[in-house]
Amino acid sequence: MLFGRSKKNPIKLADKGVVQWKYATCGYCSVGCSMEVGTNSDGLAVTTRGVGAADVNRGKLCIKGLTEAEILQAAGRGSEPLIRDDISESWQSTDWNTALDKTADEFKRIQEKYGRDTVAVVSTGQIMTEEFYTLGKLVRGVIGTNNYDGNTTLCMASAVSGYKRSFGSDGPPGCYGDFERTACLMAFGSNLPEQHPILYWRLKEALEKKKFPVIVVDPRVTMMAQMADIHLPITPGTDLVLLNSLAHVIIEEGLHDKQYIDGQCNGFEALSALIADYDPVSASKICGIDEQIIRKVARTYGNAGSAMCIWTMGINQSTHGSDGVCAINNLNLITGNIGKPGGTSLSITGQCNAMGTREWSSCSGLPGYRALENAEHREEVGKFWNIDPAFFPEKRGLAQTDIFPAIEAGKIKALWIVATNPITSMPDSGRIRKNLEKLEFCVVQDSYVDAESNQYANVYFPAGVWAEKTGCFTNTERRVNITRQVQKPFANSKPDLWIFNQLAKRWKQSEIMNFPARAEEVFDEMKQLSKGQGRMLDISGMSYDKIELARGLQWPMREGDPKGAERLYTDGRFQFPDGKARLLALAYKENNERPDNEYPFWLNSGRVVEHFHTRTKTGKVGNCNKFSPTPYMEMNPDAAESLGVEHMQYVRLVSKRGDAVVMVQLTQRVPANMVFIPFHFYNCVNRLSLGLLDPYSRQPAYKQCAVRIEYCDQQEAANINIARRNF
Ligand SMILES: Nc1nc2c(c(=O)[nH]1)N[C@H]1C(S)=C(S)[C@@H](COP(=O)(O)OP(=O)(O)OC[C@H]3O[C@@H](n4cnc5c(=O)[nH]c(N)nc54)[C@H](O)[C@@H]3O)O[C@H]1N2
Ligand SMILES: Nc1nc2c(c(=O)[nH]1)N[C@H]1C(S)=C(S)[C@@H](COP(=O)(O)OP(=O)(O)OC[C@H]3O[C@@H](n4cnc5c(=O)[nH]c(N)nc54)[C@H](O)[C@@H]3O)O[C@H]1N2
Ligand code: SF4
Ligand SMILES: [Mo]
Repeated sequence: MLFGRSKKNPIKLADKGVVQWKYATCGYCSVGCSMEVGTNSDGLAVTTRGVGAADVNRGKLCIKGLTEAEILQAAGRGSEPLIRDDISESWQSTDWNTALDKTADEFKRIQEKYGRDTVAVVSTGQIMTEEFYTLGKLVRGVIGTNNYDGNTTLCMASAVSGYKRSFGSDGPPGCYGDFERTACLMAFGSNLPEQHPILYWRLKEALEKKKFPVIVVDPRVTMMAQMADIHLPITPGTDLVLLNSLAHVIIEEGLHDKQYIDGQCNGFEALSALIADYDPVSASKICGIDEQIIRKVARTYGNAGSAMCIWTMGINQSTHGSDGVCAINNLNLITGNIGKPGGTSLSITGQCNAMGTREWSSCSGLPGYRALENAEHREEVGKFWNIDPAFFPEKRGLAQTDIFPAIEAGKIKALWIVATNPITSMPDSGRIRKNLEKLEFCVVQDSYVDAESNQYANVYFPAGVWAEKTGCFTNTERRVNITRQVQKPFANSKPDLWIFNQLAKRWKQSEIMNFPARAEEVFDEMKQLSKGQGRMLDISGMSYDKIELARGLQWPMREGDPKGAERLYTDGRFQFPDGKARLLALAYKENNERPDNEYPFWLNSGRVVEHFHTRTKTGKVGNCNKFSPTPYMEMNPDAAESLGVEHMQYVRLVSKRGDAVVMVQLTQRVPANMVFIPFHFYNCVNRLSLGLLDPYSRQPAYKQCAVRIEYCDQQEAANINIARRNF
């Protein structure tokens, strides 16, 4: 008799007819997995596989990486440039010259009529670094508008701002290898198993080699929380209070590293004075974590020897996002846990090239972590690009979240949207729609013509995507990795680099500048600009071939260095003029919208493993989409029972901004006073969200607002859903 597996048919992998494998880096999340893309005899990408020798993923890929070849030929790709005078009209296909001329003419007309800064540019974390650098050169050096930012303001701005305030510079100081060296890991609002699956696997592997405590701070019982030794289900938006209290206990009990504080930090007295108010009893009343647990966690962290924090959107997307990051840095500075193996403040980044845009796009400054506010930097870059440094503004313009209200106020008349989909991803989308309707001219540059923001465009540029182009992404641990062009861009779409270069040609100014056509030439230019005494962001020791051979190289890697640096600040010198880090005294202010009688539930939002952002890609990949094709919300069964709501029923959620229809999924993952909605769906959670802004980073507090739940007609709800899918 046959038992178990032997009775089943063996798993057969379909032969996809691969004739060649080419090297690439995954284009979804910031883990930065190395992969190979297989092409068939027609030269089309048909499959992907992980690269065994790559340190990041060691042969593994998650569901998104494994199915990534399908996004290239997916439905909804843009095949031709499109044009229309008014957004009420239907699209006309056009050729590239007409679309580019129209865009340049409109930008020039609007700038002449209303002023240089009335044209705004909003970009992304998903194009290649060479493309970012070129876009920056075009916007800062040629078009000359200061209202230029990216979707990283929705994502990483608080981490950037916090790193700058604590250490004097952006740049995550740690690396994935720290998982194997740490003696305690604390994760804030970061759900690795779903959002960074291969990094989660690295963590699990490290835990198998050497057990260490894992502490997870998240109001939901996420998959990450389920594997933790201690889960702290924090009251939304109060991480700063918990962090101040942890520092309170550590100092009170003498667990801090006095020598490190004396030698490497400023501000200890002010910090000590402030956190005196954050004893665990007082703190527990605000953050909802029991006094004894706060003490236990503080002792575990303080006694670990080497301990590390990771965090993602649970911290960054808050009205205290930047302060929360600084408080994490405080904790690690007072325990001497920066720049040493297993001791770090590691912001887990989001998009595949969220780091590349921070480093090279000139969004909030000038390339290579240079600042517009610094006259020397303006001089240096002006000379390098062959433009008058006086052409640069002397301080940064509006952040993405301020650009949209500025349209409403009439200060911005034209918008260029590059690889981001604000109508679905920005908070309070009803308001965003009104903003976009006020534009005189809008151009959308996206690989998918069905990206919803295209509804508001007068010109559409169809762009190549991921492995249709060559270039680099930088991952969470500062590792620069390369994607080689695997196949030609879809139909008549063009690489973003080509589009930027062609547009640049429409301004006379570009004639005396250099806009190289090949990505590798652009990379060489960036290398030149990265060189310099004491520059942290130095990539001059890298080349495309070296990057591919090493399966990614970390910066800083100076000319002549055999490899990149695993960690920053190993010598205890920070990027402030006196070389010391800053301990910051950060008082908590309660300033969020909170549940009340009329809107009794916290609305939390985030992600699921099978979808990426606004689903322009994963929504079309069968193996991703089938897991959650319908907008849904997690709701606690006790809360549902008291309202008479059932599993799989549709309900209408209402906030002070708007309403949204979703299907109910009953789960103990959320507490009784909270609902959670994955933000991937069009016309859904961001119709409700408020998105108050962090004062330093201008990042929206997507994860905290209040809603109520109403009954809705089930048939009507089903129809809304169908309409949503057929957009
Ligand atoms: N599958 C998949 N992976 C992705 C992405 C994707 O769309 N899909 N996107 C990528 C991008 S751009 C990003 S930025 C990352 C995001 O990665 P994560 O930040 O890990 O993902 P989120 O689900 O947005 O939020 C994480 C958690 O924050 C918690 N949270 C909410 N409020 C608070 C709070 O006040 N305090 C704390 N401590 N936690 C809170 C939520 O409950 C949620 O579980 O994922 C990246 N990876
Ligand atoms: N409620 C709520 N809202 C959120 C969040 C949340 O947690 N909750 N998270 C926020 C965060 S962290 C982020 S990062 C944002 C993401 O928000 P968005 O940036 O708006 O989301 P995407 O769907 O990734 O949009 C990227 C667009 O670029 C296109 N694209 C992809 N690759 C290329 C390319 O190579 N070239 C060109 N030209 N186009 C390309 C895609 O088709 C897509 O339309 O959402 C934010 N919104
Ligand atoms: S973990 Fe991130 S980088 Fe790795 S395969 Fe999955 S989506 Fe791609
Ligand atoms: Mo993000």
